[in-house]
Amino acid sequence: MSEQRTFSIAAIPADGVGTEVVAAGRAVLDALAAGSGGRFAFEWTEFPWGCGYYEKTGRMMDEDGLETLQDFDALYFGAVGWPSVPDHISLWGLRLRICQNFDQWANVRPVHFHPGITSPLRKADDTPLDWVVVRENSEGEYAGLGGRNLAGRGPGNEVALQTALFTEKGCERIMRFAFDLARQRDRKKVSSVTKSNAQQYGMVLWDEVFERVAADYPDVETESVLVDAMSAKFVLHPEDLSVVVASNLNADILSDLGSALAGSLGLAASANLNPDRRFPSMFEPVHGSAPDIAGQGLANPIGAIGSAALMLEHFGLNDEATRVRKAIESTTAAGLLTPDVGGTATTDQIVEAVLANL
Ligand code: GGG
Repeated sequence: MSEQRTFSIAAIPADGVGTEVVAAGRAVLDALAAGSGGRFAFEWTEFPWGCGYYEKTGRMMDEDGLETLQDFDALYFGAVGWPSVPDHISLWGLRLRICQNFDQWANVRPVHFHPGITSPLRKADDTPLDWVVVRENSEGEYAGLGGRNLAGRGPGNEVALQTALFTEKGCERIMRFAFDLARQRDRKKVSSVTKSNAQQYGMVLWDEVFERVAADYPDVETESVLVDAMSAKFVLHPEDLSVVVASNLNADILSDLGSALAGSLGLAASANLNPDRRFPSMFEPVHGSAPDIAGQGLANPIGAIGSAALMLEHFGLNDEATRVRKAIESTTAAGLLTPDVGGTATTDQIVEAVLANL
């Protein structure tokens, strides 16, 4: 990259530990920019949206918030959720509102095992493990279709419908994304997660599209695995995984399992991508707002810093992304760990170490 570039980033720390980990990631990105000899810079605008904002205004974000965000180069998000606001209000009012309206249809969630962090899997001691969960991020079980009715019939009579939506286009684009990603990896394999034995409409369509797309990638190994069997496989045969493509809900659950197997949810990075680049993409740690440790300086910033590395890659700054990942590895390998992974280090101490290792 020869020309100078200033990336405009909207920071949305939102709730709980989101504030601490977004500050951590910003410090790393700013340090890289400061050392880039003017090649690139980040121009930050921070938004106060989240549950605190909801308590004051009745809204999780400004009414015209999407219009405000759409011209940024990227969004850097913390975590959403706080006990004072129902979870479905906070999630739909902010994170899902952004993901769905900006058509961030690919949610990339690497499951990465770090040196110096003990995995609950004994196999991780002597087997290289590294896979990516590709989450369909725009439809499936999160389509937001359904409703509640019949409460007027009196107590105990209300009904609710929550409808999953599977479109051929939605399935195809996420599967092609997964296959293209697999082609860039050492192990060229895509595992499709299904539940077509029980869900005979949406998931059967999912399977059919997977077979059709797979035919265009004869160089990529494939398998189709029921979600229950896949959860067992994550624990028993994770060495057999490379790219795992799954529907919105299945991938959400499996990626949390993956990060727990790597040692902690605090380690997991993610990118909500609009691969067509019609809208800004959003980078955020997989973890939530962790009210139990919020404000104590104990949050693990590695998921957020890893998400910053994914943002750098999105901007084509691949060497810088690699530097960030290596700095994280040197930090964990030296035994500097937050309490969620068995250490006593604070968020700030991890950030200082990552900066020193850059
Ligand atoms: N940083 C991710 C985050 O805030 N997650 C909150 C949450 O509850 N997410 C559920 C989901 O997106 O499925």
